[in-house]
Amino acid sequence: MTVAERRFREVSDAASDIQRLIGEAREIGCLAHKDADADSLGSALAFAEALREMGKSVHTVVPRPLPQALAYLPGYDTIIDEPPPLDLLFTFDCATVHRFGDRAALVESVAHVINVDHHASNDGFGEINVVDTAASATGQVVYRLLQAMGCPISPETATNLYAALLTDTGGFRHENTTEAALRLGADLVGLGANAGWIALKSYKSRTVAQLRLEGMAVARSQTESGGRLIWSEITSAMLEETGTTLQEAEGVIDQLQTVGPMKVAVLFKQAGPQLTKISVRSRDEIDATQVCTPFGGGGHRRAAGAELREPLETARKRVLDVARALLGPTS
Ligand SMILES: [Mn+2]
Repeated sequence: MTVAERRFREVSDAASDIQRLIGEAREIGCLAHKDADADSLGSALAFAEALREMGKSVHTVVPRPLPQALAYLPGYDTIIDEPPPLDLLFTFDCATVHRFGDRAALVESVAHVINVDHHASNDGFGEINVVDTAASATGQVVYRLLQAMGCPISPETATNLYAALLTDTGGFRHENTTEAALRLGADLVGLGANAGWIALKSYKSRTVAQLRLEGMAVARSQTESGGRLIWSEITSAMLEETGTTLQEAEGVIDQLQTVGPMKVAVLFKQAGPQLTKISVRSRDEIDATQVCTPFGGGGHRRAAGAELREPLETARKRVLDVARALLGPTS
């Protein structure tokens, strides 16, 4: 058991302390992580709505830029840029303070921070850390927390939590698609989440420009060791040619990992002349976080990421060397 895990608390154990802090708080914030995905933002919006139902003044905040692709999530229009001074803040799906992006100062200004997450790499930065590393999504932890607090789940909250669960399990296809995840999916549909509509919004609502960008990235993919290592890149030139932003490149990495022999897939994203973001996926014995932690990144065993303050070419060489070392010699 790591130091961080000892600091993690069960939902059932932490719920009453959390309820006490909520009761004492005047202004409460719900924060998603930077480059927010549906798990982080859906969890934040779901919890914020439940707190509002309790009569609390709640503010949902997201590091800039806003994830436009998630505008379908109920409550997205309640996200605000400048919250009033907060006395209690909940963070969702954030493993470390590095995930707060341009909201780091906001987090530091709040007296009580409650860290709700499911990353094994969570460093326990909160006053209370409700981190369940066995949960398939942070949304699953939020659901249990709302239940423990006796909060009713509205169709809107169910929709946010279903979107969190659906996308963090890769549409119920990743290895974290547990019995509990599938049962929760059914429960949320029972509470009013529309599974087909959320799948449509999550996986079938891209622009043609995004499809073309993905095609370009797939076309320039390269493999090594018989496809065990596959990588590609999104350059500024590709974004310009297709008229897309880096935000819209989400999903490209998931195409790379559809190759049969793949053990490690890496997507390099040119975020600036001196800034390269990487997304990593893995299979079998390979741990994706091991590709990212040497560069200050992290995530899950099967999906991780990092940001390197280096040009694309330099980042590519360094990251691929780490990936090759993990794969070992080709047998
Ligand atoms: Mn998550």
